[in-house]
Amino acid sequence: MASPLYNASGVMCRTREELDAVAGSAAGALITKSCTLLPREGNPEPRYRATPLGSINSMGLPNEGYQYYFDYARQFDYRKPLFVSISGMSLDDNLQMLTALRALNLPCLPEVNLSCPNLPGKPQLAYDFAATAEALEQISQVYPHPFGVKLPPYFDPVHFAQMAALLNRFDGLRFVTCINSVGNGLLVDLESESTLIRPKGGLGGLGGDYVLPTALANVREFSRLMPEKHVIGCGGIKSGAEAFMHLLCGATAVQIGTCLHEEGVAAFARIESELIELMQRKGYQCLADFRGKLKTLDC
Ligand code: RRO
Repeated sequence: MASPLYNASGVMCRTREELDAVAGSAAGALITKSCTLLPREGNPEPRYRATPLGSINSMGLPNEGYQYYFDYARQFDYRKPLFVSISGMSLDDNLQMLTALRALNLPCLPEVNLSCPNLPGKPQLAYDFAATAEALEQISQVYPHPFGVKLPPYFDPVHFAQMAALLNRFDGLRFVTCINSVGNGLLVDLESESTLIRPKGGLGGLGGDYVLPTALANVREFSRLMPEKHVIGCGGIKSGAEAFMHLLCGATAVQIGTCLHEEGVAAFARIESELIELMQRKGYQCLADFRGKLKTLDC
């Protein structure tokens, strides 16, 4: 990748036109919106709102259906890496999409989304460790090529260790993206005394400044506990400073969500130049000079 920055799945990636805009920007890669077997409208509006500290969303998986994104992957010129996010409504749906992707034999990389927080009545799969293990067993059977997973945030060292041990069992699993939005937060408008978004009584996934420390902890712990895998950082990156922090915590590359939604694709060139300036000030020539080298204060 010419740059370590690209879009978080869900932002600027639902339509061909949006994907082309990311492909034509300074982003180092691109990823599609999570797809299901059939197209989906998603949850009722308003379903995304930004605040000075970040965003809340309950989009509900609006997407054009997997065939649309696989067609895009078929005609893509691969001037930069293309990731395809897959988020079936069931394990069987995921297996069906991955079987179809395998048959196409394209150079794109699937990111299997185990962490959509916004489907009423459906808990996030990756909070169920036994179900995650079963899903990865079956995925590895039907898709014997490199793939990754999108994880929700975890909040306890025991859970980091258990999930890392589970993921380390799968050789085909080459990367994990940390983190999806922090699920089921609630933002309240003081004036109207109302929720900001309509679905699920106002509950939605948080992004932006709200989630940076949680994202950094997940990147740091998973990169420490899974030295053979790549960790893609996602959460709270809005300038070169946060991108640097994610890389320092061990990320190989980083995704931009809320900031990209608010600023558009110009964010990639801006954040990249801020990151380069920061590296120059610190005397670093390449990402490997500081990647994963976070210092801690213990003796
Ligand atoms: O579409 C969404 O509501 C959504 C998904 Br699939 C996801 O994985 N994460 C998120 O914050 N929103």
